[in-house]
Amino acid sequence: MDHAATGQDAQSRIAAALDLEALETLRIAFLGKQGSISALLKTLGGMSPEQRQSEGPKIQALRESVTMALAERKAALEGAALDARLDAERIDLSLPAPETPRGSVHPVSQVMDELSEIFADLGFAVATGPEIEDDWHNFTALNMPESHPARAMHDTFYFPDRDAEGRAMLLRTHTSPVQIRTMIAQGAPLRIIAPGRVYRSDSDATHTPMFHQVEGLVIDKGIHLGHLKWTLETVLKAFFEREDIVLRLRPSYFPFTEPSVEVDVGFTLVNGKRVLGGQEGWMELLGSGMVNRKVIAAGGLDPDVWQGFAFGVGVDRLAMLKYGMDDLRAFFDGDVRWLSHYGFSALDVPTLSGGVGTAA
Ligand code: 2NL
Repeated sequence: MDHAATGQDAQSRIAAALDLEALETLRIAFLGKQGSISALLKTLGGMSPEQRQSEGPKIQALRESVTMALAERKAALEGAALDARLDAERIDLSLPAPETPRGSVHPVSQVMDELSEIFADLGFAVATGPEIEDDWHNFTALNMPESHPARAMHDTFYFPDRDAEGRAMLLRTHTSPVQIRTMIAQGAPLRIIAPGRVYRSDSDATHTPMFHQVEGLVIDKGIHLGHLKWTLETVLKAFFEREDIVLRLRPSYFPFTEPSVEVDVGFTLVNGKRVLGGQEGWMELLGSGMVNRKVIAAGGLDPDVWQGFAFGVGVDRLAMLKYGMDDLRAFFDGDVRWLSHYGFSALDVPTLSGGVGTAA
């Protein structure tokens, strides 16, 4: 049998295969179950030993040379296909990437996060509690008598029903009840801030029925107004990113603190605009004081042993001051153009380096 001729024929047909599909057809034709070379191998079975000894190696050699030729041609065709793709395809790296729509952090969330971080550095934990409260935690425990105007229907949102203990239910008017709950649950000493939503029946250009507050409470032995002033000064310098923040404490009144102090922050006039820092003028910033003995007792602690200071500040107002925003109502419109106008984006955190109300 002329295996050399069969081999020559196979080699030239493999070399002539134009694509991988044609090559696969040839592989089946030669080496498949019904293939011509497979058929040759089968003939070995019917041969005499002598014949098999002379024919066997030739057929094996034929099979090996065809197998190799198929593999070589396959590699060549694949290489050519890759070269053609590399030649045809182009990536223009100078093209701008398509814009991805991106959300951004709301200034109120941003300020609450910033304050949580600053206070965390001073050892304050973040405490949370229900927005639907009972009037004991919201008012009574805070030394606000039944006659207090804040308890009136027209100042506070009440629910029609009472709770299981017969207490009136309401939307909390401050986050103080969170602090009462934490005092009762955790005892003293205590260093917490309570950020969150609060509700008052009030609505005009500078008041929204829902707004945000961060309150702070420190309970320990021997706490005095000096601790309060240092803490607020340290936090506000970090928050406004200015070392020249000056605070002024004025006597005031809150039922839950005694004495109570209003805290003003100094500003400087730069081109007629108020910039926080210095003390050319003062603006009211927050309320605070030493925790009233009755409130410490309501929190389950002995006021002869434990003292404390507390403060409350409007987050929306802080955001307006820090980022130079002038309309409170825009905070709740959900207009992304307003956010981007003030430079809020997920990746870019603006600061007060320019001061309050300074032009960009
Ligand atoms: C403001 C400022 C303030 C507090 C909140 C507070 C909380 C507890 C005990 C004592 Cl549990 N005080 N919070 C203290 C002073 C001021 O808020 O302008 N409120 C009307």
